[in-house]
Amino acid sequence: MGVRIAVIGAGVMGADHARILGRELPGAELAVVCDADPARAEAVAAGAGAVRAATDPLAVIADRTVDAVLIASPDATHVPLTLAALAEGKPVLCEKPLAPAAAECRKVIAAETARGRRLVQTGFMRRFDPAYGEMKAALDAGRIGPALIFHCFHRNVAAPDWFDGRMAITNSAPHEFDIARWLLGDEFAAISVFRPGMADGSRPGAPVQIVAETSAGRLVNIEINVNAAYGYDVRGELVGESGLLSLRDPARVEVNSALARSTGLAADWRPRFAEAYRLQDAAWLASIGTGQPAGASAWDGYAAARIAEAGVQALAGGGPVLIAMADRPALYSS
Ligand code: ISE
Repeated sequence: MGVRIAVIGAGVMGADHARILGRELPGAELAVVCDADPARAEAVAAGAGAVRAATDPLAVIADRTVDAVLIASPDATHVPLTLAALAEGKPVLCEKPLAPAAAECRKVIAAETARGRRLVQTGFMRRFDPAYGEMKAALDAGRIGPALIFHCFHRNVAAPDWFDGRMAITNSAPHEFDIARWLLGDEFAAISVFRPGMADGSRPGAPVQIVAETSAGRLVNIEINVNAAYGYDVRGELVGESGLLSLRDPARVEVNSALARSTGLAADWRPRFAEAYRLQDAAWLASIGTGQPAGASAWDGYAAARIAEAGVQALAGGGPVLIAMADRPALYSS
């Protein structure tokens, strides 16, 4: 019998995780797919080969036939459901953000610290992306010398009208906040946020340009454009004292015809980071068996939320905002 997993939330991400756990990871047994919409829970459960569907997340988390919980429900439910799983002593993979507010993340840190062991993994899947992994390996091997500047571009095809500049910082940019911390082994110390003056400010999704400085003095530039229109496009360039590391798309084929050369672009993050999601879920599953935590922790979830809060303040205030972090508990020191 595999690890019996409940997926809470059967939306875009919950359905994708259910498919991975139910169809692609032999060590997992997809026990339950839970969603407030019973029809959606049933449809995703059937498509992913789950044992059953449910609509009450707290009952599912407490269920003795559930060993571990993957939370992919709306952001505002992440902390209460993670706390419920911690109360049951059950491992959790919580989709990002752990919480939109840093103070909410600290509730999870307090509960996990009280238990004295890591049970929470935060869903910053880019740490498992092979390209970012090669980038970190090359940096750590000294291939480009000390890192100086990390240029990041994060472009979505389109976002709903309610997805404004603030959400670009709190919902999209946390991926870059986390991957930059992970790559550089460094904390964010200050952040400034700009918007192009010519952008149609009435259109909520106008791009934001983030410029951050790390504690070690490195610069992290992040362009977030949730209405890029042309494709889902995530890029990274890590500039070192003696070289440059550039992230490459996982494009498999280049079409050359009719005097043109092209490769395709994904429509959203799921195909672009399909391998990262699969490797992330597989690492989480393995960590349940070994008790050795994998990936981003609740502290990393807090750090991303804290940086995002400072970014929203910088967007509103127009100047650089210093980022003060809470003391890091020993549980998260490694
Ligand atoms: C979304 O929530 C994600 O996590 C995607 O990875 C990101 O590209 C997108 O901008 C977010 O809205």
